[in-house]
Amino acid sequence: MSKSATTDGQGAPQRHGIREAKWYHRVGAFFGVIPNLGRVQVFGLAGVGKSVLWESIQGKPGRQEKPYTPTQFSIPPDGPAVIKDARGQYVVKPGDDVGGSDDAFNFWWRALFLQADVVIYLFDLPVFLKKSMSAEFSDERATAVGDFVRDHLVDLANWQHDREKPYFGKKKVPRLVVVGSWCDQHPDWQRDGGDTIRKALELNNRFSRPKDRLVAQGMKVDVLVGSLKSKDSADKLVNNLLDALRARKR
Ligand SMILES: Nc1nc2c(ncn2[C@@H]2O[C@H](COP(=O)(O)OP(=O)(O)OP(=O)(O)O)[C@@H](O)[C@H]2O)c(=O)[nH]1
Ligand SMILES: [Mg+2]
Repeated sequence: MSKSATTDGQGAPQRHGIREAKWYHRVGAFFGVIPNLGRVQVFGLAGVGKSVLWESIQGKPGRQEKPYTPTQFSIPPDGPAVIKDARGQYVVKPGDDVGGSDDAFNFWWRALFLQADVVIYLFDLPVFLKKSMSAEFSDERATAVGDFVRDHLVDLANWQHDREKPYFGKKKVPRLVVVGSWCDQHPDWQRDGGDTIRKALELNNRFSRPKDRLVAQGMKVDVLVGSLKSKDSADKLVNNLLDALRARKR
């Protein structure tokens, strides 16, 4: 297999194509002919990569090469995307692309949470683990980011818990997927493409003090690790996300 057919030269081969949904995909999803993975909402601190992840989910090429432009408030998405792979095609409906803030959760995020089927929380994993090679990395920044991330996850878990109550007779609880991104800034990423980082995260969750853990006990979340630095690594991360979303459908 040529290198271009793989993800970032170290991951599984790319298995799907993503494109914007045409009218017949929407009709197919409406009548249940095409499986609908639901509305996906992404949250995270400012500059963590929410907009880049959106564009990757919608199959748009290489925004990561453009300079960082903060998202103001909330941008409705262009429309659903269709993801096609060996197992068939699926419709994914992106939620709003929200701007992050460097403090508490934005007040309107809860409203978007309530409309979502899947909620992705994105965070800078090397900074969280205090092992980042980024120029902006400092111990104080890492401590602040760690506190924000844990607080946000507790908020999300509480909102998820609230939603467990029946909603117009229907129980609709969004699935929570936590994505530790920016792994390209971790010194071990090139070596094994995430295995060491995944283990470090597992150790954090098992052995650090409860208040320092990423995922508090009893929280129902999937945790993925990856990088959005290149189109290839972003495609790989979207692939892993889809596997997690498909698992929800089963
Ligand atoms: N090295 C590296 N850069 C990344 C990664 N993810 C995002 N970036 C860069 O980080 C910058 C911010 O990305 P955005 O997607 O605009 O961040 P955002 O979360 O939408 O930011 P706000 O809209 O301000 O909340 C961009 O320049 C991206 O190229 C990553 O995994 N690794
Ligand atoms: Mg943005």
